[in-house]
Amino acid sequence: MAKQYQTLGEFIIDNQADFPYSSGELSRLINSIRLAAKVVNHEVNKAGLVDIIGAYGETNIQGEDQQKLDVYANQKFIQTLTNREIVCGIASEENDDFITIAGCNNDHKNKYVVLMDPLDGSSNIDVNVSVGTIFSVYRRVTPIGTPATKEDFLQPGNKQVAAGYIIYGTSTMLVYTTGHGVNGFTLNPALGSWYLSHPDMKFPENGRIYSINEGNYVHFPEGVKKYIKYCQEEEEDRPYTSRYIGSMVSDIHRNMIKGGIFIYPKSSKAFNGKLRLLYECNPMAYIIEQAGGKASDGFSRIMDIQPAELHQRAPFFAGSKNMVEKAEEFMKKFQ
Ligand code: P6P
Repeated sequence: MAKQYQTLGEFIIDNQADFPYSSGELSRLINSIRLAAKVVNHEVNKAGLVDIIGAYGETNIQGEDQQKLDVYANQKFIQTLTNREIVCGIASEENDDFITIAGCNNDHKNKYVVLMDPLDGSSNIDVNVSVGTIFSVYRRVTPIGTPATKEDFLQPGNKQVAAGYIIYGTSTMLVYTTGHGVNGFTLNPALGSWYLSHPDMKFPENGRIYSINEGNYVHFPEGVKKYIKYCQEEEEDRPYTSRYIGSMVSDIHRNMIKGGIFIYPKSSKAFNGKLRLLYECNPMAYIIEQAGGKASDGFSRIMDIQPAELHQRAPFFAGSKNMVEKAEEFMKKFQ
């Protein structure tokens, strides 16, 4: 049982028994994520000083090359995961292809693969809006001792063994699941410790917030247009409130706490939507479902999609169960 204000380290030790088949790798994996998250958080939080310390592609006053934060975050997460002897492969939004990791004995003995968006919404940094890291963990399906292959990464979301996000907002939080519910940890930057601030997070079944970029309205399918009008009608508990930050982790995190639906649908501009199935939709869907919410492509469960490509996109309807089901009704009725 989660205890309020436990540290992440204590929480992992207390819940190690949850993974009888993992001889601690999964715990060590979460530990490496939390280390990288602290390092990235430090850089994200001083990004506003870029003009002083140098913008990307230039050298800063110390004469160091200033890196784009998403490139920096990508390197930090890959570095910590590689050094910790846990994963045999990593796929990232920042890398065209996946990376195989042989391990220090060059024996490819590690059991897990990680897929990640190291800094989602990084374009928001310049305007000081919260951004996030999203990660997804699978057990490899190819033989241990051989290099990871694309097959290890192209698994449906329902095979995930862990998923989480870090939100670099007014406070920095790590929210993750290993299939036993969802827990949120807040970083105390002064101590560098993560504290269990949101134990056993639950997605409210109903909500009054809808999050969608209405600027694309004219390009939306008819079902989405009808659902937006439904949200705006003066009926029952409606009209709902429209809240859209343009940073998926922030929009979904807010909706998980307050109740709400997040939609990034396909449109005539983006035939499969914009969000990436493997390292944005699936990990967020795992967390949302573990918290009692729902995540679909407008018609069927997002985590049942069999991926064909590493960077493929998917329409995404996610959040409060009853709101997603109502939106799916409109999608089916007006498809
Ligand atoms: P739009 C950020 O770039 C991102 O990938 C998600 O975090 C966010 O939800 C979406 O794109 C916003 O896209 O087209 O509404 O600006």
